[in-house]
Amino acid sequence: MSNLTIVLPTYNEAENLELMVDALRALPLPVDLTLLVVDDNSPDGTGKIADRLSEETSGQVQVLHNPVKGGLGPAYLTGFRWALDHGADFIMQMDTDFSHQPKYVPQLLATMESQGADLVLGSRYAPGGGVDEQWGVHRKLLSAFANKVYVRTILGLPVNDATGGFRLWRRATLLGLGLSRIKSSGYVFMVELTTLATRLGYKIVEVPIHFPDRVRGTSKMSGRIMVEAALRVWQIRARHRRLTPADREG
Ligand SMILES: Nc1nc2c(ncn2[C@@H]2O[C@H](COP(=O)(O)OP(=O)(O)O)[C@@H](O)[C@H]2O)c(=O)[nH]1
Ligand SMILES: [Mg+2]
Repeated sequence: MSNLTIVLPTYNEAENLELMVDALRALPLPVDLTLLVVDDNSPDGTGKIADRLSEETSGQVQVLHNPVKGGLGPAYLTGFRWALDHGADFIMQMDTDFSHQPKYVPQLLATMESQGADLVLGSRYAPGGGVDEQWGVHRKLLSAFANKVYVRTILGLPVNDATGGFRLWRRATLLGLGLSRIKSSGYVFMVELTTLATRLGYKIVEVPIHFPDRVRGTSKMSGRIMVEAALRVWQIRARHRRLTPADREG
């Protein structure tokens, strides 16, 4: 049976992690499931909870402990490398705060198979998707503009949601991408991944998702982070402008 490894980055998700693990393990899936927690030494003890879950599930939950907070990008890269080293056929990335809802996992997997996709994006801005109803008009407009217009136009990406972090990768896609080409560490990391996948000619398919705000714990997103991400989009454009499908690794 093929293996799906879901990478769950955590920083202070003590209230969410066990609920997430339970929800994911309860899903009907046609694959072997591994849950890989990448914790950056969360002060709230998330790492200890992860270790307990690993024991209780006889290792279906695996845990990587980073000694210091290194950001979302490096956490995912560490997780991706571990998954590739351990033979995962499919690698999913997903937040641990329930904004990315477990119920969509089977659908992302089924879409990858039925459409022969190399990358499937859980997309807030594809027709049928959406964000939390509580978001004000300004926040909605800003986020839609950032994704559907700003990032998409500057980088020439054929997708509606280039910044989302709910994604399913085929093993061959991550190998071909060449993870050492990725330089971003902040939230723009997602954009850099999407850009590489596009330039290298991989088939990207979007599945509409509804994105509710987290109920438990706090977001690490801030205005400063958003402005930095907007500027870094230009850096990514310069960095990967010349890549073509001939540049796939391996
Ligand atoms: N390992 C690790 N995880 C992080 C870090 N920053 C955020 N996360 C996790 O990444 C996911 C998304 O973060 P969140 O703060 O909810 O961002 P938002 O969804 O954009 O508001 C959550 O599972 C966080 O716990 C980090 O520096 N290291
Ligand atoms: Mg969140």
